[in-house]
Amino acid sequence: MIKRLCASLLLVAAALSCTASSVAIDHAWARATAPGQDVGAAYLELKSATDLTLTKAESPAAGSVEVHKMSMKDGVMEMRLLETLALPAGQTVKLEPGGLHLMLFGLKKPLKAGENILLTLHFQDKGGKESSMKIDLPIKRSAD
Ligand SMILES: [Cu+2]
Repeated sequence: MIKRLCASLLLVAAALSCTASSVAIDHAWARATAPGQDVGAAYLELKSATDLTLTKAESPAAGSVEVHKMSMKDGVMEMRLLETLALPAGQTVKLEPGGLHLMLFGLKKPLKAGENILLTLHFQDKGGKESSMKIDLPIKRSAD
């Protein structure tokens, strides 16, 4: 089910900023971590109505958030940092296990299934105009 972020955000908290209303988010979740593990991963699907670039992600639950890409290279799984992530208009960009993902470094506490974390995504359009969006991600053990 695709839900418009702004609509769901307004239900959560009216004070949250919501300037990138043209981006639809689906299947957003963060993976539960084991105690002592200070690195986590989050996944979601993004579909922008206009050409946008994801320039930055951050979360109060982590010291830093990076966009990573996993791929097979010569039979070895490789993880690469992406400085930015292009969101072509009308195209669903999937961040999912085994592919693109958000890596959460320096977790302040373990991510517990059933709880939520906040994530802020920063975007830039072709003209350089910036916008951002806050998402509430459920923490789960797996994608379902
Ligand atoms: Cu990673």
